[in-house]
Amino acid sequence: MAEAVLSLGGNLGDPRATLARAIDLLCDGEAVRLIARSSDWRTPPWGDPDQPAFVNLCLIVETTLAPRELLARARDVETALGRNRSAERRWGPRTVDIDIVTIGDDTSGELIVDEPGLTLPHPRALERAFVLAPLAEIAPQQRVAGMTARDALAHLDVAGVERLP
Ligand code: A4P
Ligand code: MG
Repeated sequence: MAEAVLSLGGNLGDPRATLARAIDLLCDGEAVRLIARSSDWRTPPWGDPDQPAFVNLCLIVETTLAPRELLARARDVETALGRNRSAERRWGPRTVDIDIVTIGDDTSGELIVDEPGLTLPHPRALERAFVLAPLAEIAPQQRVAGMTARDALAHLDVAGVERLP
């Protein structure tokens, strides 16, 4: 059994409703069990400023799936919710994006993966307040690439990053 940190975000349609649906589809209570869910956060667009604000959240899940199976399941959920990758630009608008931030277990710590199509921990997580603010809300001591979420967030610009009621 491994514990995974997932980052979800979207900025097209009704992102809060889409993200809630994504959590339901992802976490079946068996292969993927929800341990913690952050609030929804409103975040300024990162990487490509020419688009609407995002809604982001983080999940901690317990899973029996291998990392690639978890990624495939995340891709299936994105597709089920209408994401069409071929119509997108990098870092541009999307209905829902699900990234695996890190996977770990008690004995061996964070899993390191560097393969085509899967890098863990997520290589850009430490640059992204939209990942770390929701994560620090639910698990400030959670390690991502060796840093705690709280410490990593302290290095970032959090202007405009707001927890939604
Ligand atoms: N991939 C490799 N490692 C991973 C991983 N750990 N988790 C591969 C998820 N996917 C991983 O994914 C493209 C491919 O990355 C996947 O098929 C998978 O095989 P992607 O999500 O389309 O893009 P990306 O290359 O993962 O890019 P990146 O840097 O994650 O950026 P995104 O996800 O495209 O960024 N601003 C705010 N405020 N909030 C956001 O949520 N999102 C984006 C989209 C841009 N700006 C944003 C936000
Ligand atoms: Mg991504």
